[in-house]
Amino acid sequence: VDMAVNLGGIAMKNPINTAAGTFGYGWQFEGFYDVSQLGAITMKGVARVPWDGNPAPRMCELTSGMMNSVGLANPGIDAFVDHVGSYMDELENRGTRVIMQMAAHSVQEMVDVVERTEELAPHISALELNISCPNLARGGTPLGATPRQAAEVMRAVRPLTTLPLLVKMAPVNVAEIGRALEAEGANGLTLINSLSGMSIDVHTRRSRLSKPTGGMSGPLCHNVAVRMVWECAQAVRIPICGVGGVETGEDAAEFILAGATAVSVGSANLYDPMSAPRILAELTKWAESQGVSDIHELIGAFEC
Ligand code: RRO
Repeated sequence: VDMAVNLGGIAMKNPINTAAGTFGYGWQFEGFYDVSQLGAITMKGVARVPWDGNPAPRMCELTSGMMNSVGLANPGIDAFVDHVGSYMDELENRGTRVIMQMAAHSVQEMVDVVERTEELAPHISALELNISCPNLARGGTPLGATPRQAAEVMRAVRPLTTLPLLVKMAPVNVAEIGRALEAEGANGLTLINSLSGMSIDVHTRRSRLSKPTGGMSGPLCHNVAVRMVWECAQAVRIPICGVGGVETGEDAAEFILAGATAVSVGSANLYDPMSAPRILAELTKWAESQGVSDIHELIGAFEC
């Protein structure tokens, strides 16, 4: 089966990507397996300036998943360029596409960080704008919480780069927000970000995280994510990367049948660092079992 796909201008040798924030900057996984097996990697989000993130504890386990309030700890884009630039080149040369996630509290911060990617552009394949972090929310709403806000971010950033722009979306109003982003020139959509939740230790009466709320991920959000991808895929023509609780090749296959062109492995990277290549092998086996010669025959091919 020909597994190659094109995610909005990102030519991937197979549909498997990694979700930002769960895969470091990629090189951390090279000790476990050859990362160039994967179609793409999405690096942990970077902002214009370094952030420490939230105090510990900022991750905890839940039934069927986990919760984080990392608060986008990151070294800032200047340090990032110095330290990760050569690995990006190396991975691109090995045929794996490098997607860099950009994070910000405001439209202006997003503009500032994307402007700094000009010198990185030859070394990477795309940018992913994170407008959906549940933990960076000011006043409780992420940067791209409404179609109008999402469009505003895309309108400001689109003229700044010729790289393909993906947008990481929250599991809210995905049809309308997806259409707004497409209209402003987004090349692809990544969904979903984590689900905002909270968890209280009733014995100590304390939040399990240093913040009252966090983003829930892992198997508990898989079927929400599949449904959101399906809904969004009906509404837009640009390709979608499905993310949410993928632990097996069959979980990835569900996203493809619901209309995703690519699939990211997220929390599973934290449970077992070998997850992504195993999921790729299982997905390939499933595609072979379907009697098709090209994975495109399976994208959106579910029936009611
Ligand atoms: O760093 C985080 O707290 C974080 C981010 Br930016 C995000 O987009 N999603 C998430 O679950 N955590």
